[in-house]
Amino acid sequence: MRIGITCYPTYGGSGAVATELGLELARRGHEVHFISYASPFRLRGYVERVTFHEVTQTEYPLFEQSSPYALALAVKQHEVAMREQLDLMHVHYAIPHAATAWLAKQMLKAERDLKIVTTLHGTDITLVGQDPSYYTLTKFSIEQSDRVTAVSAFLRDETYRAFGCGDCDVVVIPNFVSPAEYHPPGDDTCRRSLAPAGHKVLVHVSNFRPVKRVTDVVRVFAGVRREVAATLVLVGDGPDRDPAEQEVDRLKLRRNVRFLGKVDNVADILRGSDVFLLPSETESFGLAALEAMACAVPVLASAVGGLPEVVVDGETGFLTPVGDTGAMTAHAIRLLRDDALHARLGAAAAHRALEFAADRIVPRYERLYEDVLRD
Ligand code: GMT
Repeated sequence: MRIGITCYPTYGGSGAVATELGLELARRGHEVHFISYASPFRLRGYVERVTFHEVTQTEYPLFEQSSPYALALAVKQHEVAMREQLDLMHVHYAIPHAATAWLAKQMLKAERDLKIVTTLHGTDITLVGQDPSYYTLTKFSIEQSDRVTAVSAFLRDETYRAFGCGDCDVVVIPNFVSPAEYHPPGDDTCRRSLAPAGHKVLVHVSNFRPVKRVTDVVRVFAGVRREVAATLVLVGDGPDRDPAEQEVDRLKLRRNVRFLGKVDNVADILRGSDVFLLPSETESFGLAALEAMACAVPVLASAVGGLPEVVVDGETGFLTPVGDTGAMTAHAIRLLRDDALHARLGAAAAHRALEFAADRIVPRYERLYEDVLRD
Protein backbone atom coordinates (compact mmCIF):
# COMPACT_ATOMS: atom_id res chain seq x y z
CA MET A 1 0.00 0.00 0.00
CA ARG A 2 0.99 3.64 -0.41
CA ILE A 3 0.31 5.36 2.89
CA GLY A 4 0.49 9.04 3.86
CA ILE A 5 1.14 9.76 7.55
CA THR A 6 0.68 13.14 9.19
CA CYS A 7 1.75 13.72 12.78
CA TYR A 8 3.40 16.27 15.04
CA PRO A 9 7.14 15.95 14.54
CA THR A 10 8.01 17.11 18.06
CA TYR A 11 9.00 15.13 21.18
CA GLY A 12 5.76 13.45 22.21
CA GLY A 13 3.79 10.24 22.21
CA SER A 14 1.65 10.72 19.11
CA GLY A 15 4.62 11.64 16.92
CA ALA A 16 6.60 8.71 18.33
CA VAL A 17 3.80 6.21 17.63
CA ALA A 18 3.11 7.60 14.14
CA THR A 19 6.77 7.43 13.19
CA GLU A 20 7.37 3.95 14.61
CA LEU A 21 4.24 2.79 12.78
CA GLY A 22 5.48 4.27 9.50
CA LEU A 23 8.86 2.61 9.93
CA GLU A 24 7.29 -0.76 10.74
CA LEU A 25 4.97 -0.47 7.72
CA ALA A 26 7.93 0.34 5.46
CA ARG A 27 9.78 -2.70 6.86
CA ARG A 28 6.75 -4.76 5.90
CA GLY A 29 6.95 -3.56 2.29
CA HIS A 30 4.57 -0.59 2.24
CA GLU A 31 5.52 2.80 0.82
CA VAL A 32 5.25 5.49 3.49
CA HIS A 33 5.09 9.28 3.05
CA PHE A 34 5.38 11.46 6.16
CA ILE A 35 3.85 14.92 5.78
CA SER A 36 4.52 17.54 8.46
CA TYR A 37 6.30 20.86 9.07
CA ALA A 38 9.50 19.09 10.17
CA SER A 39 10.94 15.61 10.02
CA PRO A 40 9.50 13.58 12.97
CA PHE A 41 12.00 13.27 15.83
CA ARG A 42 12.18 9.47 15.62
CA LEU A 43 12.83 9.50 11.86
CA ARG A 44 16.59 9.50 11.56
CA GLY A 45 18.51 9.05 8.34
CA TYR A 46 17.55 7.26 5.16
CA VAL A 47 15.06 4.41 5.38
CA GLU A 48 14.02 2.37 2.36
CA ARG A 49 10.46 3.09 1.17
CA VAL A 50 10.12 6.13 3.49
CA THR A 51 9.88 9.75 2.25
CA PHE A 52 9.42 12.93 4.22
CA HIS A 53 7.47 15.84 2.68
CA GLU A 54 7.92 19.18 4.40
CA VAL A 55 5.00 21.58 4.66
CA THR A 56 6.27 25.02 3.81
CA GLN A 57 4.44 28.20 4.66
CA THR A 58 4.77 31.55 3.02
CA GLU A 59 5.09 34.44 5.44
CA TYR A 60 2.83 37.42 4.77
CA PRO A 61 2.39 40.50 6.99
CA LEU A 62 -1.36 40.00 7.17
CA PHE A 63 -0.82 36.56 8.81
CA GLU A 64 1.12 38.10 11.71
CA GLN A 65 -0.77 36.25 14.48
CA SER A 66 -2.20 33.44 12.40
CA SER A 67 0.19 31.74 10.05
CA PRO A 68 -2.34 29.34 8.47
CA TYR A 69 -0.33 26.12 8.88
CA ALA A 70 -3.42 23.95 8.66
CA LEU A 71 -4.21 25.25 5.18
CA ALA A 72 -0.65 24.71 3.96
CA LEU A 73 -0.79 21.18 5.40
CA ALA A 74 -4.06 20.41 3.57
CA VAL A 75 -2.48 21.61 0.33
CA LYS A 76 0.58 19.41 0.88
CA GLN A 77 -1.54 16.36 1.82
CA HIS A 78 -3.55 16.81 -1.37
CA GLU A 79 -0.42 17.32 -3.47
CA VAL A 80 1.37 14.25 -2.06
CA ALA A 81 -1.78 12.11 -2.34
CA MET A 82 -2.03 13.02 -6.02
CA ARG A 83 1.63 12.82 -6.95
CA GLU A 84 2.42 9.63 -5.02
CA GLN A 85 -0.94 7.99 -5.74
CA LEU A 86 -1.57 7.41 -2.02
CA ASP A 87 -4.12 4.76 -1.10
CA LEU A 88 -4.92 6.42 2.20
CA MET A 89 -3.95 9.17 4.61
CA HIS A 90 -3.40 8.15 8.25
CA VAL A 91 -3.42 11.17 10.57
CA HIS A 92 -2.30 11.13 14.19
CA TYR A 93 -3.81 13.55 16.75
CA ALA A 94 -7.12 14.93 15.52
CA ILE A 95 -6.32 18.64 15.74
CA PRO A 96 -5.86 19.91 13.08
CA HIS A 97 -4.75 16.82 11.15
CA ALA A 98 -8.15 15.14 10.74
CA ALA A 99 -9.64 18.42 9.51
CA THR A 100 -6.83 19.09 7.02
CA ALA A 101 -7.09 15.52 5.71
CA TRP A 102 -10.82 16.07 5.17
CA LEU A 103 -9.98 19.20 3.13
CA ALA A 104 -7.45 17.24 1.06
CA LYS A 105 -10.05 14.53 0.50
CA GLN A 106 -12.57 17.12 -0.75
CA MET A 107 -10.01 18.62 -3.14
CA LEU A 108 -9.31 15.18 -4.60
CA LYS A 109 -12.95 14.12 -4.73
CA ALA A 110 -13.49 14.68 -8.46
CA GLU A 111 -10.75 12.13 -9.20
CA ARG A 112 -11.11 9.54 -6.46
CA ASP A 113 -11.99 8.93 -2.83
CA LEU A 114 -8.91 9.33 -0.64
CA LYS A 115 -9.54 7.31 2.53
CA ILE A 116 -8.82 8.98 5.85
CA VAL A 117 -7.82 7.05 8.97
CA THR A 118 -7.62 9.13 12.17
CA THR A 119 -5.87 7.91 15.30
CA LEU A 120 -6.85 9.69 18.51
CA HIS A 121 -3.99 9.90 20.98
CA GLY A 122 -5.00 11.72 24.13
CA THR A 123 -5.21 15.42 24.74
CA ASP A 124 -6.83 15.88 21.31
CA ILE A 125 -9.86 14.28 23.01
CA THR A 126 -9.40 14.75 26.75
CA LEU A 127 -8.26 18.38 26.78
CA VAL A 128 -7.74 20.47 23.64
CA GLY A 129 -10.51 18.91 21.55
CA GLN A 130 -13.08 19.70 24.22
CA ASP A 131 -12.14 23.37 24.33
CA PRO A 132 -15.03 25.38 22.85
CA SER A 133 -12.65 26.89 20.27
CA TYR A 134 -12.02 23.44 18.73
CA TYR A 135 -14.94 21.26 19.83
CA THR A 136 -17.24 21.31 16.79
CA LEU A 137 -14.41 20.92 14.28
CA THR A 138 -12.90 18.04 16.26
CA LYS A 139 -16.28 16.28 16.35
CA PHE A 140 -16.90 16.96 12.66
CA SER A 141 -13.51 15.72 11.50
CA ILE A 142 -13.74 12.56 13.61
CA GLU A 143 -17.19 11.83 12.16
CA GLN A 144 -15.96 12.47 8.61
CA SER A 145 -12.95 10.13 8.91
CA ASP A 146 -13.36 6.81 7.13
CA ARG A 147 -11.93 4.96 10.14
CA VAL A 148 -11.15 6.15 13.64
CA THR A 149 -8.85 4.41 16.09
CA ALA A 150 -8.06 5.18 19.73
CA VAL A 151 -4.98 4.02 21.60
CA SER A 152 -6.93 2.68 24.59
CA ALA A 153 -10.43 1.64 25.61
CA PHE A 154 -10.42 4.59 28.01
CA LEU A 155 -9.86 7.00 25.11
CA ARG A 156 -12.52 5.33 22.96
CA ASP A 157 -15.06 5.66 25.77
CA GLU A 158 -14.03 9.27 26.43
CA THR A 159 -14.52 10.03 22.71
CA TYR A 160 -18.05 8.68 22.80
CA ARG A 161 -18.78 10.46 26.08
CA ALA A 162 -17.42 13.86 25.07
CA PHE A 163 -18.28 13.94 21.36
CA GLY A 164 -21.12 11.50 20.89
CA CYS A 165 -19.91 10.75 17.38
CA GLY A 166 -23.21 9.16 16.36
CA ASP A 167 -22.16 6.89 13.55
CA CYS A 168 -18.49 6.34 14.31
CA ASP A 169 -17.10 3.06 15.34
CA VAL A 170 -13.93 3.92 17.27
CA VAL A 171 -11.62 0.90 17.07
CA VAL A 172 -9.09 0.38 19.87
CA ILE A 173 -5.59 -0.37 18.62
CA PRO A 174 -3.15 0.00 21.50
CA ASN A 175 0.29 1.52 21.15
CA PHE A 176 3.19 -0.81 20.56
CA VAL A 177 6.88 -1.18 21.26
CA SER A 178 9.72 -2.67 19.27
CA PRO A 179 11.39 -5.44 21.34
CA ALA A 180 14.49 -5.14 19.14
CA GLU A 181 15.07 -1.64 20.52
CA TYR A 182 13.37 -1.79 23.91
CA HIS A 183 14.54 -4.91 25.74
CA PRO A 184 15.95 -5.77 29.17
CA PRO A 185 19.63 -4.97 29.82
CA GLY A 186 22.33 -7.59 29.26
CA ASP A 187 24.75 -5.99 31.74
CA ASP A 188 25.10 -2.84 33.83
CA THR A 189 26.93 -0.64 31.27
CA CYS A 190 23.97 1.76 30.98
CA ARG A 191 23.54 2.06 34.75
CA ARG A 192 27.21 2.87 35.33
CA SER A 193 27.00 5.82 32.96
CA LEU A 194 23.99 7.28 34.76
CA ALA A 195 24.74 7.21 38.47
CA PRO A 196 27.47 6.59 41.05
CA ALA A 197 28.08 2.99 42.15
CA GLY A 198 25.58 1.89 44.77
CA HIS A 199 22.88 4.33 43.67
CA LYS A 200 19.44 3.23 42.56
CA VAL A 201 18.22 5.06 39.44
CA LEU A 202 14.74 6.58 39.14
CA VAL A 203 13.78 7.84 35.70
CA HIS A 204 11.08 9.98 34.10
CA VAL A 205 10.65 10.61 30.37
CA SER A 206 8.18 13.16 29.00
CA ASN A 207 7.60 16.43 27.19
CA PHE A 208 7.39 18.24 30.56
CA ARG A 209 3.88 19.54 29.96
CA PRO A 210 1.78 20.44 33.03
CA VAL A 211 -0.27 17.25 32.55
CA LYS A 212 2.87 15.20 33.43
CA ARG A 213 3.19 16.74 36.94
CA VAL A 214 6.98 16.70 36.79
CA THR A 215 7.29 18.48 40.14
CA ASP A 216 5.58 15.42 41.68
CA VAL A 217 8.42 13.34 40.22
CA VAL A 218 10.90 15.54 42.09
CA ARG A 219 8.88 15.33 45.33
CA VAL A 220 8.69 11.54 45.14
CA PHE A 221 12.42 11.42 44.58
CA ALA A 222 13.01 13.68 47.59
CA GLY A 223 11.16 11.16 49.77
CA VAL A 224 13.05 8.21 48.30
CA ARG A 225 16.38 9.98 48.73
CA ARG A 226 15.84 10.23 52.48
CA GLU A 227 15.80 6.43 52.70
CA VAL A 228 17.79 5.10 49.71
CA ALA A 229 20.99 6.26 47.95
CA ALA A 230 19.62 7.22 44.54
CA THR A 231 19.87 9.38 41.43
CA LEU A 232 16.93 10.85 39.51
CA VAL A 233 17.30 11.03 35.72
CA LEU A 234 14.89 13.32 33.87
CA VAL A 235 14.66 12.93 30.11
CA GLY A 236 12.88 15.41 27.85
CA ASP A 237 12.08 19.09 27.94
CA GLY A 238 9.10 21.42 27.87
CA PRO A 239 7.23 24.16 29.70
CA ASP A 240 7.52 22.61 33.18
CA ARG A 241 11.25 22.10 33.12
CA ASP A 242 11.87 25.39 34.96
CA PRO A 243 9.42 24.65 37.77
CA ALA A 244 11.03 21.20 38.10
CA GLU A 245 14.52 22.72 38.25
CA GLN A 246 13.29 25.15 40.92
CA GLU A 247 11.79 22.32 42.96
CA VAL A 248 15.09 20.45 42.78
CA ASP A 249 16.88 23.53 44.17
CA ARG A 250 14.22 24.15 46.83
CA LEU A 251 14.55 20.56 48.07
CA LYS A 252 18.37 20.74 47.85
CA LEU A 253 18.60 17.75 45.50
CA ARG A 254 20.84 19.23 42.82
CA ARG A 255 23.72 16.77 43.37
CA ASN A 256 21.48 13.78 42.76
CA VAL A 257 19.26 14.91 39.90
CA ARG A 258 20.26 14.87 36.25
CA PHE A 259 18.27 16.78 33.62
CA LEU A 260 19.35 15.19 30.32
CA GLY A 261 17.03 17.17 28.02
CA LYS A 262 15.84 15.58 24.78
CA VAL A 263 17.94 12.53 24.00
CA ASP A 264 17.69 9.95 21.26
CA ASN A 265 18.81 6.76 22.98
CA VAL A 266 16.02 6.57 25.57
CA ALA A 267 16.13 2.77 25.57
CA ASP A 268 19.72 2.80 26.88
CA ILE A 269 18.71 5.14 29.70
CA LEU A 270 15.73 2.97 30.60
CA ARG A 271 17.96 -0.11 30.68
CA GLY A 272 20.13 1.64 33.28
CA SER A 273 17.16 2.48 35.51
CA ASP A 274 15.41 0.77 38.43
CA VAL A 275 12.04 2.53 38.56
CA PHE A 276 10.03 4.63 36.09
CA LEU A 277 7.88 7.44 37.52
CA LEU A 278 4.78 8.71 35.68
CA PRO A 279 2.54 10.70 38.08
CA SER A 280 0.46 12.26 35.25
CA GLU A 281 -2.81 14.11 35.73
CA THR A 282 -4.20 12.14 32.79
CA GLU A 283 -2.71 9.70 30.30
CA SER A 284 -4.65 8.04 27.52
CA PHE A 285 -2.13 5.21 27.25
CA GLY A 286 1.37 6.01 28.56
CA LEU A 287 3.74 4.96 25.78
CA ALA A 288 6.71 5.97 27.93
CA ALA A 289 5.54 3.53 30.61
CA LEU A 290 5.28 0.71 28.06
CA GLU A 291 8.79 1.42 26.78
CA ALA A 292 10.12 1.29 30.36
CA MET A 293 8.33 -2.01 30.99
CA ALA A 294 9.82 -3.48 27.83
CA CYS A 295 13.24 -2.72 29.37
CA ALA A 296 12.17 -4.62 32.54
CA VAL A 297 11.69 -1.44 34.56
CA PRO A 298 8.70 -1.49 36.97
CA VAL A 299 6.43 1.56 36.59
CA LEU A 300 4.96 3.74 39.33
CA ALA A 301 2.14 5.73 37.77
CA SER A 302 -1.17 7.47 38.42
CA ALA A 303 -4.26 5.28 38.36
CA VAL A 304 -5.83 7.34 35.57
CA GLY A 305 -7.01 7.11 31.98
CA GLY A 306 -5.57 4.23 30.00
CA LEU A 307 -2.63 3.55 32.33
CA PRO A 308 -4.38 0.60 34.06
CA GLU A 309 -4.66 -0.99 30.58
CA VAL A 310 -0.85 -0.98 30.38
CA VAL A 311 0.49 -1.20 33.93
CA VAL A 312 -0.95 -4.07 35.98
CA ASP A 313 -1.16 -2.79 39.55
CA GLY A 314 0.93 -4.93 41.90
CA GLU A 315 2.31 -7.05 39.06
CA THR A 316 4.28 -4.81 36.69
CA GLY A 317 4.35 -1.72 38.91
CA PHE A 318 2.04 0.19 41.23
CA LEU A 319 -0.78 2.64 40.48
CA THR A 320 -1.67 5.41 42.92
CA PRO A 321 -4.18 8.28 42.95
CA VAL A 322 -3.15 11.46 41.11
CA GLY A 323 -1.16 13.75 43.40
CA ASP A 324 -0.62 11.14 46.12
CA THR A 325 3.16 11.51 46.14
CA GLY A 326 3.30 9.90 49.59
CA ALA A 327 1.88 6.61 48.31
CA MET A 328 4.13 6.66 45.24
CA THR A 329 7.16 7.33 47.44
CA ALA A 330 6.28 4.42 49.74
CA HIS A 331 5.98 2.05 46.76
CA ALA A 332 9.30 3.27 45.35
CA ILE A 333 11.14 2.73 48.65
CA ARG A 334 9.65 -0.74 49.06
CA LEU A 335 10.62 -1.72 45.52
CA LEU A 336 14.15 -0.36 45.78
CA ARG A 337 14.79 -2.12 49.10
CA ASP A 338 13.35 -5.48 48.16
CA ASP A 339 15.50 -7.03 45.40
CA ALA A 340 13.25 -10.07 45.00
CA LEU A 341 10.13 -7.92 44.59
CA HIS A 342 11.96 -5.66 42.13
CA ALA A 343 13.17 -8.62 40.06
CA ARG A 344 9.68 -10.15 40.01
CA LEU A 345 7.95 -6.93 38.88
CA GLY A 346 10.70 -6.16 36.33
CA ALA A 347 10.38 -9.61 34.73
CA ALA A 348 6.57 -9.37 34.71
CA ALA A 349 6.79 -5.90 33.14
CA ALA A 350 9.04 -7.15 30.32
CA HIS A 351 6.73 -10.12 29.78
CA ARG A 352 3.60 -7.94 29.67
CA ALA A 353 5.25 -5.50 27.23
CA LEU A 354 5.56 -8.37 24.73
CA GLU A 355 1.75 -8.33 24.47
CA PHE A 356 2.25 -4.89 22.88
CA ALA A 357 5.09 -5.95 20.57
CA ALA A 358 5.07 -4.26 17.14
CA ASP A 359 4.63 -7.62 15.38
CA ARG A 360 1.35 -8.17 17.21
CA ILE A 361 -0.11 -4.67 16.88
CA VAL A 362 1.00 -3.34 13.46
CA PRO A 363 -0.94 -6.06 11.52
CA ARG A 364 -4.09 -4.67 13.15
CA TYR A 365 -3.47 -1.36 11.37
CA GLU A 366 -2.79 -3.23 8.12
CA ARG A 367 -6.11 -5.07 8.44
CA LEU A 368 -7.88 -1.77 9.14
CA TYR A 369 -6.31 -0.25 6.01
CA GLU A 370 -7.34 -3.26 3.88
CA ASP A 371 -10.82 -2.98 5.29
CA VAL A 372 -11.21 0.75 4.56
CA LEU A 373 -9.90 0.30 1.01
CA ARG A 374 -12.63 -2.29 0.37
CA ASP A 375 -15.39 0.28 1.13
O1 GMT B 1 0.03 15.22 25.70
C1 GMT B 1 0.99 14.50 25.62
O2 GMT B 1 1.61 14.08 26.57
C2 GMT B 1 1.46 14.08 24.26
C3 GMT B 1 0.45 13.24 23.63
C4 GMT B 1 0.67 13.33 22.17
O3 GMT B 1 -0.35 13.12 21.51
O4 GMT B 1 1.73 13.61 21.71
O5 GMT B 1 0.55 11.92 24.14
C5 GMT B 1 -0.61 11.16 24.08
O6 GMT B 1 -0.37 10.15 23.12
C6 GMT B 1 0.53 9.12 23.48
C7 GMT B 1 0.69 8.17 22.31
O7 GMT B 1 -0.52 7.59 21.95
C8 GMT B 1 0.01 8.40 24.74
O8 GMT B 1 0.91 7.37 25.10
C9 GMT B 1 -0.09 9.43 25.86
O9 GMT B 1 -0.67 8.77 26.98
C10 GMT B 1 -0.98 10.59 25.45
N1 GMT B 1 -0.88 11.64 26.46
C11 GMT B 1 -1.92 11.99 27.22
O10 GMT B 1 -3.00 11.45 27.15
C12 GMT B 1 -1.67 13.08 28.19
